[in-house]
Amino acid sequence: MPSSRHVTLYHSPNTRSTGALILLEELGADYELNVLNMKTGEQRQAAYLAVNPMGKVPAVEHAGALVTEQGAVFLYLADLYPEAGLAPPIGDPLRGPYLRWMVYYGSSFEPAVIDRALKREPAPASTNPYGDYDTMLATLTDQLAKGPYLLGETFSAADVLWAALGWTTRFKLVPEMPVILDYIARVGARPAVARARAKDAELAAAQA
Ligand SMILES: N[C@@H](CCC(=O)N[C@@H](CS)C(=O)NCC(=O)O)C(=O)O
Repeated sequence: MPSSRHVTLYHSPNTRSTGALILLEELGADYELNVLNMKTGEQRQAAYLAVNPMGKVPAVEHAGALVTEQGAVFLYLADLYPEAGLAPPIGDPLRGPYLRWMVYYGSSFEPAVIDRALKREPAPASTNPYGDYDTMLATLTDQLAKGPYLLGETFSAADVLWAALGWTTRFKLVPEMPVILDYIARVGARPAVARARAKDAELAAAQA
């Protein structure tokens, strides 16, 4: 493992990279922000496209390694700071469920939510990566009902990622079921969330 654990997060306030910022706060990580102004389209200019050709945040650089895609970013950061206890290690029975919920977010949940947002006709369930919306959501809510966290009593980086249920519920893409609202409130009440949100508010004000 490289000796330095300093990371750079490419971030734009109030976007998907806010989750990565919350995670860095949860981890007590040594980090700096490289802030992009999406209002001026900075994420689509050459300097950032050289970092992530997708022009998307979050992206993280650490010791010469570049990581993009939320799931990968979260897995990488939580493993980099194991002492925070947010990533069950290999050998822990929770490692499998942890990976499952980390990947489920980007491979099943987000595609389903985006289809819903755009009122798109989904692909037939047998070929659709998320099956059908109701099954995708029931799989998630059944897990949340076991609570209090996705891994039961163990809070993990997966819960930081799934705090995105907050915006998807606000945008009415996910129903306001008590099991979802309670989970959002539980995860959202953590001090790291308040610290990251305060930083985002400052950054957003500076870009306004
Ligand atoms: N698949 C990417 C999606 C990230 C994403 O959509 N980020 C948005 C911010 S919410 C973005 O950077 N949009 C800027 C753009 O596409 O120009 C991931 O999981 O990291």
